[in-house]
Amino acid sequence: MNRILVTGAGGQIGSWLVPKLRELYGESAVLATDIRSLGPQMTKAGPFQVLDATDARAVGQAAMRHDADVIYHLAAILSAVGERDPRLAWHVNMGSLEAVLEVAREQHCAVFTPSSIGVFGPDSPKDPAPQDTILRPGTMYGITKVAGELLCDYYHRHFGVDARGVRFPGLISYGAPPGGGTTDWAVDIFYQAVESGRYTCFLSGRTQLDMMYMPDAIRAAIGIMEADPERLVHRNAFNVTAMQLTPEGLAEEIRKHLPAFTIAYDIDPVRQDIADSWPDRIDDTAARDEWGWKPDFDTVAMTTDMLTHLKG
Ligand code: NAD
Ligand code: AKB
Repeated sequence: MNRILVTGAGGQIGSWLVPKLRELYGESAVLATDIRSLGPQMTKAGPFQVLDATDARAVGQAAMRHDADVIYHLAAILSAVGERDPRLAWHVNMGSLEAVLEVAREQHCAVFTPSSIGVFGPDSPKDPAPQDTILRPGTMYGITKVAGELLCDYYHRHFGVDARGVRFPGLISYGAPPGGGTTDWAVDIFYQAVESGRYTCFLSGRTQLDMMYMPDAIRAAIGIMEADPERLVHRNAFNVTAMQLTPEGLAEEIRKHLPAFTIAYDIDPVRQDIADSWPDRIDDTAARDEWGWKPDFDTVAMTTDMLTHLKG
């Protein structure tokens, strides 16, 4: 049975994941929820409910009414917004995860929770950052992601909750805009390239970070939930990646399609500090070995597809 509840469904990932889940499991099987009301694409194509994911009672009632057996928990505050309001990041990221895990324990649901390359910090090896390594992030976002991975492991070990997750890199997509992260530049650059032919980047040109195109991220989220549990060692913390990008390098790739495109730099010290504390490249061998992870899109294919969709 796949009766699915999605929290934070209106965000960058949810706006892609919910339609895919509805396609796979049936429209009425996927209850989309978010703290804010959403447009008809989300609310007319299947069940939708306004839901604060930090409210454990409300999450429990929604899961019960929907008869959910899987929760994709996407509600969160991302890295840059989290540095502006660290208490909000702690409240939303930890409060909602604890609520969802408790509901999963009581109602026997499986849980997908995305972690992030934000778990790594200045002490982690940079190239590559291994699967198992020192995790002492400097951001509140990273702190909640490390604590979240551990909490999911705890609920699995002590209460048998089938909790799983991946450490997503920066995600690139069209449609819903990114929600206030450090990797947002890799989405903004495409919109600006098409709209105005130039982009001013808030990170320096040579800052390298892991990235992934959204169709691959959706395959990763569903893939880990459908993986054989017997094979999973790193249940809640799989490094996954698809490409490594710098603003300079991506601008060059975009120029192959839009030769007049220019990039300039106006560095935001807060986001630059965060990016500098994250790895240049992560090692996703464990995900490849334990559940067959493999991305479809590299930089060339992703850039072509993004521009094709944005140019209409
Ligand atoms: P997003 O910011 O685009 O969307 C988050 C959604 O959560 C929004 O629609 C927001 O309205 C909702 N929300 C906020 N507070 C809520 C609450 N209390 N209750 C219910 N809903 C609430 O985020 P996203 O990019 O879709 O990310 C989803 C998850 O994936 C997060 O855990 C994030 O840390 C993780 N992740 C994202 C990326 C990325 O590049 N997008 C990378 C790594 C990890
Ligand atoms: C962010 O930049 O905060 C996210 C992430 C990599 O977790 N995109």
